[in-house]
Amino acid sequence: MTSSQDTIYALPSEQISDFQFDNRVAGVFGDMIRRSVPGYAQIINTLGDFAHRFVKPQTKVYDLGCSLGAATLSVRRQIEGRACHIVAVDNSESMIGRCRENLAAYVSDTQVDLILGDIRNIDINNASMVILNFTLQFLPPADRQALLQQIYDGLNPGGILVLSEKVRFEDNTIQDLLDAQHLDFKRANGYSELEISQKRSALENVMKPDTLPVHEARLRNIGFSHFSPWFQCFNFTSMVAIK
Ligand code: GEK
Repeated sequence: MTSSQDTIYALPSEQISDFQFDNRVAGVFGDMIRRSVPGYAQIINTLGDFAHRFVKPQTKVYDLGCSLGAATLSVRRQIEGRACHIVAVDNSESMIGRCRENLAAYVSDTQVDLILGDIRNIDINNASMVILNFTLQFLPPADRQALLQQIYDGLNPGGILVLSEKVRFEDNTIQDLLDAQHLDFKRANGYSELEISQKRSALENVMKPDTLPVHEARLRNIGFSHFSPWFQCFNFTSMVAIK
């Protein structure tokens, strides 16, 4: 997947508007997420490995907030010949358009239903795997429980939810430490102080991270039998929950 370099916040701007997954962001998204999210490539690869283990023949995989289709592509490579469907959903038209091109670039016998729509309105059924790879954090906090309940209800017994998120910490010392490490990661990937602070302002109203204990309690209350973070780098984590 090719992507232009992300320079969206490189120049000073008088007013920073709320972050949106518009055409400008979709055009540089591959570069943006690799340089901003520590462990992104490993998480994408591991989603494929989880799919290999968990996805049963003639079931469905849901990739909710699929962006350019990186998770769908990783999963699709691992489940060939199982007569499965992947349902990939995003509410950004620019993302879906580019995602369609990315998927078409590879031959596969697994059907992908690409849906332009809100993940809160998707019927989930016969699922052996559901992926929320850095998407739940963009839903209003009040809507998160209902979506996770829909996911639980639509998963088959033994099915897996992989939930990757930026998290925050109640302990201020840990919060400051891991946040500082993340900023260093972005600097090391070539983002300037201006880019970092302007992006931070743009995300302030749009992305509201939960703590790990909040994620765990919510998933257990819904009824997931097994839960664990399987990856963490600084304030980014990926969790598994099994029905
Ligand atoms: C990846 N999973 O590369 N309905 C549908 N889509 C939504 C909604 C919603 N309510 N809210 C946000 N999105 C991807 C990366 S990015 C993460 C996911 C990030 C979509 C939004 O349009 C965007 O494409 C995606 O969720 C979040 O593995 O930018 O940090």
